[in-house]
Amino acid sequence: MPPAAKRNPIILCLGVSGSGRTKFIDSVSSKDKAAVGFFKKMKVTIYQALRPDTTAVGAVTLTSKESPMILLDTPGVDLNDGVNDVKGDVQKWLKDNYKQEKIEDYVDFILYFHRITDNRVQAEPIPFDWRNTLDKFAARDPSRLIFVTTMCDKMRDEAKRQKVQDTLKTCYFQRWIEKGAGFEACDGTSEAASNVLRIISSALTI
Ligand SMILES: Nc1nc2c(ncn2[C@@H]2O[C@H](COP(=O)(O)OP(=O)(O)OP(=O)(O)O)[C@@H](O)[C@H]2O)c(=O)[nH]1
Ligand SMILES: [Mg+2]
Repeated sequence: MPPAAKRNPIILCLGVSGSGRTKFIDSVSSKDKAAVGFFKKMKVTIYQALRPDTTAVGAVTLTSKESPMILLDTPGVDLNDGVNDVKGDVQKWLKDNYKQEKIEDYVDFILYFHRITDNRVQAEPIPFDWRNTLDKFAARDPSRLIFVTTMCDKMRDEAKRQKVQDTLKTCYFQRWIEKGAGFEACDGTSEAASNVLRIISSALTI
């Protein structure tokens, strides 16, 4: 991975369609929903506009002296259907902007979004080619892969929420969690999203 100081760190947001990637980015970057804490002071630059029902890579840069970062929105990892090639889209974005296309080598953090309300998870909730990318990415530094459960506000029963989170950690995302990948909960608020970005920011400034 090239030194992040030479360019803004890139945070790649992945997950199946509707898992909350765009809302997460929007909640810390849109003017009408001011983010909290030091993210409030950040200058927001939209590279490629974010769109609901995301079908193209979108990019937002949060700029401040301490914690610049680019949040990369993507189409759902489940969208590969012969017409859409999500990984190819991300690689093309990296190539167009940085002349690099190896996701696992060039991206600084990966946030993998999952709705906590998705209880009937398939045996392998992450498509094979992306699992491969996550494996290679985590092999370098597992703490730079963070699973983000969204819609936690929709599961108010704390015991149930805990149970689902435990299942996600010990079954579906286990191979990365046991190596040291992160696990965070979000509820659609800018506070929760900012907390995740704060973890990233402090890891990047160490
Ligand atoms: N209540 C609640 N709603 C959420 C949360 N996260 C996302 N949503 C809503 O869920 C829907 C899907 O969220 P998006 O952010 O568009 O999901 P996405 O992963 O970008 O989905 P696509 O781009 O369509 O693949 C939207 O209506 C969001 O407002 C959350 O944590 N809580
Ligand atoms: Mg989206």
